[in-house]
Amino acid sequence: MSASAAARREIKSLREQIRYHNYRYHALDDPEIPDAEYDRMMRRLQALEREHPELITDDSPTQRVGDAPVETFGTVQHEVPMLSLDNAFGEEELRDFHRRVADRLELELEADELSYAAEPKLDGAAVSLLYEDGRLVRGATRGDGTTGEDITHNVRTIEAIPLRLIGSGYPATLEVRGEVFMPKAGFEAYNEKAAAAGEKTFVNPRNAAAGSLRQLDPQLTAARPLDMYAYSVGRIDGGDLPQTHSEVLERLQNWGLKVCPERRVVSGVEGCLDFYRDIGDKRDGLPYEIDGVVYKVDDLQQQRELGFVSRAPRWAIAHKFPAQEELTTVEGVEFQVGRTGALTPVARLKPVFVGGVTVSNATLHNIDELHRKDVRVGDTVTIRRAGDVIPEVVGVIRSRRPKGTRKVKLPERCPVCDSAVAREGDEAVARCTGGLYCSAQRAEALKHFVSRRAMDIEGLGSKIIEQLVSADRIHTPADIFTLTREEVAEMERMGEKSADNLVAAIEASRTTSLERFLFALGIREVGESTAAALAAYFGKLDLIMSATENELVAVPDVGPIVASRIRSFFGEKHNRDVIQALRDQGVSWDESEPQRSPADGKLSGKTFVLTGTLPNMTRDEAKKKIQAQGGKVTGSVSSKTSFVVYGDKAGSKLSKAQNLGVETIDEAGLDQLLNAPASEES
Ligand code: 9MJ
Repeated sequence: MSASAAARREIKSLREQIRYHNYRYHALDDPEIPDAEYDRMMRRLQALEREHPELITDDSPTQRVGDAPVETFGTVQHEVPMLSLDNAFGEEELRDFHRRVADRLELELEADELSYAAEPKLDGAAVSLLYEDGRLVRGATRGDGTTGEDITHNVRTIEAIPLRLIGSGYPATLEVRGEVFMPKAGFEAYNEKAAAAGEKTFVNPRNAAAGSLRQLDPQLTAARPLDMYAYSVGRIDGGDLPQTHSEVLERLQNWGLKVCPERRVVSGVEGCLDFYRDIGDKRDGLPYEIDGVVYKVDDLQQQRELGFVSRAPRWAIAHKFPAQEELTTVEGVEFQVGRTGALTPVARLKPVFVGGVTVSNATLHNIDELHRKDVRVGDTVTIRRAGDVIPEVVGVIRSRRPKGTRKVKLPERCPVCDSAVAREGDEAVARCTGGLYCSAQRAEALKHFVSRRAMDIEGLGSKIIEQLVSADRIHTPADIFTLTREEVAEMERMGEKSADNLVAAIEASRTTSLERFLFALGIREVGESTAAALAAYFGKLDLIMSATENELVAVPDVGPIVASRIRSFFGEKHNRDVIQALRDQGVSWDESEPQRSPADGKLSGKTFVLTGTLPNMTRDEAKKKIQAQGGKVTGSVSSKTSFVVYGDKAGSKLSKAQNLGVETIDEAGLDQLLNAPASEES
């Protein structure tokens, strides 16, 4: 056998195997081999085709994105018109449809044995795929039903669409019709990426599918996560198909096309309604967007008897779910303060019925979203409410924007408590800095205050705190210490014994430690270990309250951001008032002389810079070890640096140290410093 005959045989075998595994993966959703094995076969085929370009055929699985961009879309005449569907909004309209069908077919309604093929109604773009002798030769949009656009170059890029049918028995000419759609996950991922890159996002998966198919360059379509389900046939020549719609779909699946797994044959209106309810319940969990279900008379002979009127068949109807998107106008944009202080912009809307309920508020998620969508008071917007999800503003209809609108700005002060609003760097979330003082955050802050690792008041659970806050009995943590036994005993779900226990727990918590107290205050970025470091370093609360940011960053574990958080917390008068009130209530702890450095300060006064990868510890671990012995770790080398600790791939910091004459050590050198007896330290 010549080399090229061997290649020919291997290519043929690889193509057949790849087609079979495409069928297993896409049509059956039941892959047989791991992705890596599939990729290996694909790469082998590509390599062989590179060596033997004369053996490349149009229907080779490697040839999906082979086409060059087109200049314009050609037109395609649909010999069998591509029909659209009539809609039924509600049960009555469905019953009317069924009655019309039964009358025309002169069926006994009571018998009610009419079989319908029921399937979800996908929200994508309808396409026609023409197969000649099993080869995909043309893809087209529906267009007006008679004339569509030639999108062959784009449908070829969709992996769920076989370039060549598998198996046997398909008609010589077979036109398959179906819906191309973008699954929800792909849609969200695509939009997230597009938004991050500052590119245009799609408003919904339907537009995403339709827009992706109308690209001149197939490379662009190939990059979109598209999928497709076949749901009917058009022209057929040179072969026969079974006599029911459901069997036809079965056949299409055997030939490698993908059909919706949720389809079912049902009996009469009641069967249709059962299906509608089942799919409705499943809707949010389905991986693709649907806007209703479709019922088709299953018997194709009956379909032919029924025929069609204008553009819609008499034998099918779409039973729609309530619309999930509607238009309305924005009457205001307000900022809600969440329990953690996050500010969420909310659009106040002219009430609109959408997704089965009346909606008058919709979230804008965060300030970045608000600015990206540029929602203004007076705008007409698309509102979406899907399932149990919070209604959201999808986008603005810019052409309907009235004159004189203004961009909405992030408020500088909290709309609830008037504390400053802070936003970290380019973080999307802006927060109220009011903490305990802000009534929106009060319950959450109090739960933290009493928690086990903070003030440890056992028995003061979430439910009780919620009760006390909503009854306006507790405003600040100091109010906890004014609760009387009688009050406590009268609360919901509070027995005599638990009341006694709670009062005792409150009493006991009055005596605490400085680190617990600091942690309990709920200063952002001050967790348990930072609180402990502050307490150890300063010894006294007043010193911490009056420390400058420069003094604060000298504390191990405290960087500039944490220091500024601490500063702004104690800078707010209402926070100092809360602390005073707590002290007035007898909350106390032992204070000590400031150490200004940890107890075992062997490395105190020494500054370290870490660079490169250390063999046995991360830089973070090294930093902690140095700090634990009183040393400081900074980011840049200067003549004041005591040691530069270098690891593998050390950068410019090492050469800078050498230039400045700063001592350089490796991990072993650092270990020696860390483990040396204190007396040896000079
Ligand atoms: C969709 N969109 O899912 C049809 N469709 O049948 C289904 N559309 C249809 N069938 C005939 N499942 C015309 C349109």
